Amino acid sequence: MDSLEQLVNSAQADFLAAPDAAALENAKAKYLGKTGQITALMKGLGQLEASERKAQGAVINAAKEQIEQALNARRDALANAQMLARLNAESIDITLPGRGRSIGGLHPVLRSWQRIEEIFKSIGFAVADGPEIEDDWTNFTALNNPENHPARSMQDTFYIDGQDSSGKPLLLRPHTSPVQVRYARHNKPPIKVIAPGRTYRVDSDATHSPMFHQVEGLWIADNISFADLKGVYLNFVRAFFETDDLQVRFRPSYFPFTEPSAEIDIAFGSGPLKGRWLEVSGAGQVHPTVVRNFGLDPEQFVGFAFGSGIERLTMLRYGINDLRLFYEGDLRFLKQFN
Ligand code: 2NM
Repeated sequence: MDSLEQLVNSAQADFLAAPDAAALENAKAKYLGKTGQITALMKGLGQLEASERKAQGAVINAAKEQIEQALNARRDALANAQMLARLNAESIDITLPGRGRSIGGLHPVLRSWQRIEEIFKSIGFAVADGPEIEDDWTNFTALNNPENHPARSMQDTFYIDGQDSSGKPLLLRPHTSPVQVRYARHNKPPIKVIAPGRTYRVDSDATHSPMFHQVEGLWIADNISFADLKGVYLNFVRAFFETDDLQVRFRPSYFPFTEPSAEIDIAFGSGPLKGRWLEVSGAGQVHPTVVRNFGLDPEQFVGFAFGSGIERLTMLRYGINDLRLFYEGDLRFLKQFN
């Protein structure tokens, strides 16, 4: 039995000496593995007398249990040591200052968009939106654009795969007027609505971007005049630019959807742009054909409309000289508006 005791001692010593889990499993094989010493002793029991086998078996089993105990104890110890080492290695320095959470801000064009909505809502205008992918009728025909009008050409308008119900190609709206067409056909006069939103044209330079933003306004009633349009627009620009020291002037112009048509200029009475006439909008009395396409009788109702570029208004408001700054995502530019 001396040898069994020695075997247990040597197993305990081997296990304790194992520096890691892999070494421990190798040491285990020496005693408890298929060719291990305890296993060999168990196998040897077969050759003993039945009575001796029982006694001898019990003694070997007791030794085996001691070895297993030592093995488990060492396994636990190694696992704990490993966990401890990991906790130390991965410990974080909670005294480091945090990185902080930076707060995003609104893009200057979106700030203008929101301001414009607030100003027009305050004088009783509704805000409408509509699809950016339009059909030919709503975008061109309803607005009295002749079949051969240059705006309909691929040089000016982005056409996309897909057709409307009459086989005409779909397009990216080059203005938000189709929103007004949809709105006017679904609402009864009096109508006071603005349509702000993204618009698309084949155009790209320091003052034109293939995607830009527009706000168009439409007022339909049976007793309004150009003076009402002028009053609304004057109220708008004075609120938008936060000054009453500002004039508007209407210059004759031409659009297919309005007759008569005008360009609207503004001039500041002070500030860096003082005294210069700046074009900010197109406008006019909605053409009778367009009123008819709204589903209304042009003998009964008159409409006044305008359309302005939101980037243009924003550039004038903040003194920005290059439109492309809006689309570059440069935080040094964008942070100045927040
Ligand atoms: C402009 C200039 C003049 C306009 C017309 C309409 C509608 F839908 F009522 F016919 N909406 N907007 C209009 C008129 C737009 O933008 C330069």
